[in-house]
Amino acid sequence: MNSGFVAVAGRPNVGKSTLVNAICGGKVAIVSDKPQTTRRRIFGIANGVDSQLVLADLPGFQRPLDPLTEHMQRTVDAAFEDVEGVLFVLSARERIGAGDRFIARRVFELGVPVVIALNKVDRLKPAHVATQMDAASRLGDFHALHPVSALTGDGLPALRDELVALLPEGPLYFPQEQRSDLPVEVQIAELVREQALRLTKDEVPHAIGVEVEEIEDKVVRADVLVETESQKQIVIGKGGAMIREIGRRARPEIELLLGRSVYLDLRVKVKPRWRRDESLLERLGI
Ligand SMILES: Nc1nc2c(ncn2[C@@H]2O[C@H](COP(=O)(O)OP(=O)(O)O)[C@@H](O)[C@H]2O)c(=O)[nH]1
Ligand SMILES: [Mg+2]
Repeated sequence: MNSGFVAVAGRPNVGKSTLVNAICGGKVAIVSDKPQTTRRRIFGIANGVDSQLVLADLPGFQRPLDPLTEHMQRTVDAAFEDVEGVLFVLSARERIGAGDRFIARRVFELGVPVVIALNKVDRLKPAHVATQMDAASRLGDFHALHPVSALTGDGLPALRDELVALLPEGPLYFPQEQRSDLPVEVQIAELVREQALRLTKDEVPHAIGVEVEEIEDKVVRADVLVETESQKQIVIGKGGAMIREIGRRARPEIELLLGRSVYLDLRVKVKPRWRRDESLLERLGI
């Protein structure tokens, strides 16, 4: 069989996580339109007949400003070792510019094939897609370029085949039924965080962390961590409306993951400066 790792690179919000989920056929990484949604390196596993493609979904490249970002940057650097190729994701909906070129410089110097996915082509005019493909092709000496939509699935089978073709003969790295390398409690925490990110705004999303305390047969208990009392009030909402909504949306996905129905018990806790607590970051799997 053929198997190996491909790193996924690209600016924030171009759809890297959505693409990884679509290629792996299920939710591996959470998605939102907020920056820093992806905080850790996640392996998404796509099994085929006689192949195992492992995609490393990564937080974006950024200048370390605080311990959380610095921690994230270290995982990004490490993930680019020992890959068979890079999947470089661009958004067809935005100008291909300085941000993309900054990342291009790093990926094209790795010495492995770079497959460009020009994402979000859904509902775009063919002429616009053609212009964007032309701009994308000038970023570097790429191996292949695929216009795709992670949302509609357009172009994904061909992209997946292209990536699988890069893989050498190798072992099964993960059990075939596994779709991600995250422990189940971290997967659950991520599903809660996804809804919390979607429902909050401004500085709140970035301050949210989720820690699963207990997974019992019928109950899952988790803490939603924030940094200040006012963030706590926002996340709880009027009469508890916000936290109830977060739970209501996250629960079906958690049940799908666990394969059974559970009661989701969420508590909002203020933990000042939790993002600076290295041991907590470790526990959260970041
Ligand atoms: N229209 C459209 N939106 C997309 C597509 N792929 C992702 N998105 C949206 O783009 C936003 C960012 O996606 P995400 O996967 O979190 O981006 P990442 O930061 O690169 O991982 C989300 O709101 C997605 O729903 C696509 O193919 N078409
Ligand atoms: Mg992401």
